[in-house]
Amino acid sequence: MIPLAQPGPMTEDERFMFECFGYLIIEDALTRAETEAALAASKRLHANTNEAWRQIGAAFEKEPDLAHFIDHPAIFPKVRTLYRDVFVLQSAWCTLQAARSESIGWHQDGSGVFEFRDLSYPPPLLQLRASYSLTDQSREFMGNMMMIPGSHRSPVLLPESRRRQLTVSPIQHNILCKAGTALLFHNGVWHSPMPNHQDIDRYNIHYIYSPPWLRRSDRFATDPAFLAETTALRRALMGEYERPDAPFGAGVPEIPFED
Ligand SMILES: O=C(O)CCC(=O)C(=O)O
Repeated sequence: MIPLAQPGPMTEDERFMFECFGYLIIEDALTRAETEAALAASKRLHANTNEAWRQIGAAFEKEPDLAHFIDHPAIFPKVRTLYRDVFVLQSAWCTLQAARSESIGWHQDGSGVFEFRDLSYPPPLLQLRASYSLTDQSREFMGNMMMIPGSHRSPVLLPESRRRQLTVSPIQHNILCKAGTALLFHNGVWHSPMPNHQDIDRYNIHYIYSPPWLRRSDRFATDPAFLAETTALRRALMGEYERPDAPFGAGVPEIPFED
């Protein structure tokens, strides 16, 4: 039972699977060349990382080979469907799980100081995460993502005592995937990185889309040099509005999609 989807627009069947599971897996979302270029960029960014697990925010500002993931054609049409064309890139992260390390921590995405699940039941879609595996994760213990399907609809939490454990439920899904696979998931799905028992570091990149009024978490403001050089679409997705959502919600301009 794997919620497999195809790169490109969201089909009705994929939408149904996304609503049931809370995530989709899109194999071969990236070409080998894009995966390799993004991996090389990630290694440059993490050249001085010494921690077991570390994420670097707004990496697209620093590494041009990470910018096109903002509107990658394998995933972006699905994001548009789920948000009905009104959203921003709330954050983007380049994440390393070091060789022979582990950092298990089951969580739902959002804000620890005021959890999204405290807003309503079920937790609303506020951070839609597109994660791209840049290193092979086709066997267990390669730093794979571990997910609990359907847990974005659970009214009860994963017990606190379990959240540092490897195996927390018979329904957990340890995702096996090749480099170049994308995982698209709802903030409410409980997930954790699996330990990495390999001799090489594991890299994932994450692009997180939100309604336009949610504060960014990877940057206080977008680098003006990036804004000046990027495309009109990517500039709009940065959400650099002069008066966000004001007056009366009219301060959010339309995104210049190309179709
Ligand atoms: O790439 C990873 O290690 C997973 C990151 C993650 O779960 C998160 O940042 O919420």
